Amino acid sequence: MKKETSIKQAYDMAVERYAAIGVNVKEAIKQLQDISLSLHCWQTDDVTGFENQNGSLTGGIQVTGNYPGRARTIDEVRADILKATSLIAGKHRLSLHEIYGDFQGKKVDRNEVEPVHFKSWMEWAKENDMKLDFNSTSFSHPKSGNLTLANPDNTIRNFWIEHTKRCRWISNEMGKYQNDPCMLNIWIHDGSKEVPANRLKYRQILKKSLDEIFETRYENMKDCIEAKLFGIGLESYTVGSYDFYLGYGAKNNKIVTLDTGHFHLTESIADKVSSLLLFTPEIMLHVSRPVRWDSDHVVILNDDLLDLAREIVRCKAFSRVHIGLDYFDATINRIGAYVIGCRATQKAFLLALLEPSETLQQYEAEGRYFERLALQEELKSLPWSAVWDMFCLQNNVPVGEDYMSDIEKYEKEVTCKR
Ligand code: RNT
Ligand code: ZN
Repeated sequence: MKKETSIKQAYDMAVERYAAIGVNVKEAIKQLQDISLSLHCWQTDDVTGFENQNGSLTGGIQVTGNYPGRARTIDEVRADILKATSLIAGKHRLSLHEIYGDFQGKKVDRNEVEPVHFKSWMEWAKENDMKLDFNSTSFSHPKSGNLTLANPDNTIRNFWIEHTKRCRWISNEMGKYQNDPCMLNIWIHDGSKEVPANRLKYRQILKKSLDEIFETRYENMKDCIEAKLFGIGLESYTVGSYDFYLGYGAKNNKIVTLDTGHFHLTESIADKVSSLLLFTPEIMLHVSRPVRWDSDHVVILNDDLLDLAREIVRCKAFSRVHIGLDYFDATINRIGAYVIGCRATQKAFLLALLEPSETLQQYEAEGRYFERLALQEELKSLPWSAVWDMFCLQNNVPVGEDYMSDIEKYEKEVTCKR
């Protein structure tokens, strides 16, 4: 039997099976089609960027591995992203860090960066029907140290304030150009290896810096603030902790970024969604995979991701949740890493969309807890993969494991020659 025919047959049977529990598969596919992920450009080149190709990655984050084929230039980054998106169904966004500016070989310090350095990115994105998101970059710089926006030394603090203000400006220009708000994520690593004698002091400084940064109102960008638990070499104290940013976000109407690697391992990130939706305007996600710590492993379809997707679907919160990815793996083919993570994220949302949530909620309202548990359990073995295959087929991207050979071919023909 032709592969296409068997995919269609399996799909038809799945449609019927899901209909029996009141799930409209076509509707689920339609909704999945509309979900845009925001791909993190930094998986292409191990968070190097174009400011300093030989500099080391600082800020308490680390990429392990030296798999051949890292993108070294703006053209290589772009080519790799297009290769990855050609293997992922749907329309997606691209999240850039400030260090990925098109600096044309000139030294542009972080406090000098301007929208013009992202003009070619904006044009490229438009040509490729992609929207951009943006990130300020406060790591991997001589003025980074352990404190940036929370630094008591005003020369350093003001340098980073200027950088972040400029990033908001760039972000706003991107949003204007693409006629769709650009999400600006602010993550700083500020913290210390040992317990500080004064925790409050640095948080007060960070609060003051953020107040100053956010003074200008923009129409075409949205501010997101990303919390963290700890970093490498910054194990005992993080100025921008979750409590700090949750408080700041709730009070100042800012979006809190939930990086799924930035919490204690037994903490449920899914459980945070409904609370944030009540007290902050929207949610930005950095979908990642911690293994023992914030290790930024390639995202896979695991229970944590499924819980998160289900929670977003149950809250009907697609219009308020932005799904960015954030991981960096240099031990395997980097484009392959992208594709695995993006497809896993889409699978999680598909599974969530195939849930008969109204029935489950009805059972709950009626106190029928056996039925609620039984149905949730049965859902695990329903033929969702037939729906996934159909989704890929309809989108003209490889079905199942077929994308592996595409990645291998690109490796042989392109990345291996770098
Ligand atoms: C670090 C944060 C942050 C970075 C990127 C590169 O722990 O998750 O989002 O990964 O900005
Ligand atoms: Zn992150």
